[in-house]
Amino acid sequence: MASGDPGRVFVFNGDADGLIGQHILGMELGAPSLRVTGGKRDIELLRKLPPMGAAHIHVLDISLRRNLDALPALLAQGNIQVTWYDHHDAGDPPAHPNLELHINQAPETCTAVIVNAVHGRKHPLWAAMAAFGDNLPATASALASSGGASAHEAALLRRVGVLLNYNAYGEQPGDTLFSPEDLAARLAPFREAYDLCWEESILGPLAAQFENDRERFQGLEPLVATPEAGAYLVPDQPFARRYGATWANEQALQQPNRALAVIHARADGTYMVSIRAPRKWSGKNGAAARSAFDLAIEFPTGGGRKLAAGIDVLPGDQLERFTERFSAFFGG
Ligand SMILES: [Mn+2]
Repeated sequence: MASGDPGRVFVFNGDADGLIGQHILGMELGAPSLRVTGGKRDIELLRKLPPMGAAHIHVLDISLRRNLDALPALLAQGNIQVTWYDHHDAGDPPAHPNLELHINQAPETCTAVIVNAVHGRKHPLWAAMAAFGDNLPATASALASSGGASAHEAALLRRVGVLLNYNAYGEQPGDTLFSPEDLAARLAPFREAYDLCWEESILGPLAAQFENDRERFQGLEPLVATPEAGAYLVPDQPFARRYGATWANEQALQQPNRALAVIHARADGTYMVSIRAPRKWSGKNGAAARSAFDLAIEFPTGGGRKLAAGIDVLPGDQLERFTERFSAFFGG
C-alpha cells in the first residue's frame, strides 16, 4: 500500500456468496490492494489482518459477532473505515461513525445478494450464481430471471455457484483444489457471469472432483433412516469434508420434509455434526416446526440457526445419544 493512499481491503468468507460478493464489490469499487479470506469455517478473519495505516476495510459474509474482539481496535485507529455486508448473526455491534453496516438475516438472502442490492442491482446474474451456491434456489431463480437468463442459462449459473461453494469446504490444507485467495484472483478478470461458466481451467477440475465425492456419498449406509429423518456417519477423509455440506444442501432440496444429520468422524475420536431441519414441516400431531438449533444446543458445543445448525465437538461416547435424540426430536 503506497503511503498516503488509503488501502482498499476485502475481508470475506471463501464460500460462493462471500467470493462473489467481493467480486461484485471489486467491479463496483475497483480491485482491492489486499484480500484476506479463508475456508467456510474461518470466520474470525479480522484477526488475520496485518497492521495497516489509513484504509477502507470491506468485510463480507462473516459474522460480526465472531469478530467483535478485533473490531474496536481497528475503529479506534481513527483512519480506518469499515463497511460490513453480511447475513449472519451480528451480535451487538458497536456504534461508531466509521462503521457502516449492511446486515440482513432474512433466510432468503445472502451476502452477494445484499452487496448487489446496496450497489444498484447491476449484477443480478452474479448475485443469482451466489444464491444458487448458497442453496437459495428461489432467490437465485428470481435474480436470474430479472437478469434475463433463460432456464438453460440459470442452470449454468447454478452449476458454477454450487462448484464455487463446494470449494470452500475443507478442514486441512490439500482438502480443496483452490485456496479462496487464488479463486478470488482468478475470478477478478471476469465481468460477465456467463464467461466464467465456460472457464474450464477452474470448473473442469472442480466438477471432476465433485462428481467423485458425490458418488462416495451415495454409497454411504445411514445410521438413522426413517421417513422423517436420516443420519449419516462419514469418515475422516478429504472427500467427506469437501462434499458433506453440498450433500446436505442437495438432500434438503430433494427431501424437504426430512431432517438430516451428517456426522463427521475426526481422528481424535470426536465428531463434528451438522443438522438440517426439514424445510417443509408436515405438522404431524399438530407439532410446530422444530428447529435444528434447539436440538444442537442440547449438546455443549452446539449452535447455529433454525434450518441449519451444528455441534462442533461431539465426544465419541455421545454418538448414540445424539442419534437417539435426533430420531426422537424429528421423528414426529
Ligand atoms: Mn456465505
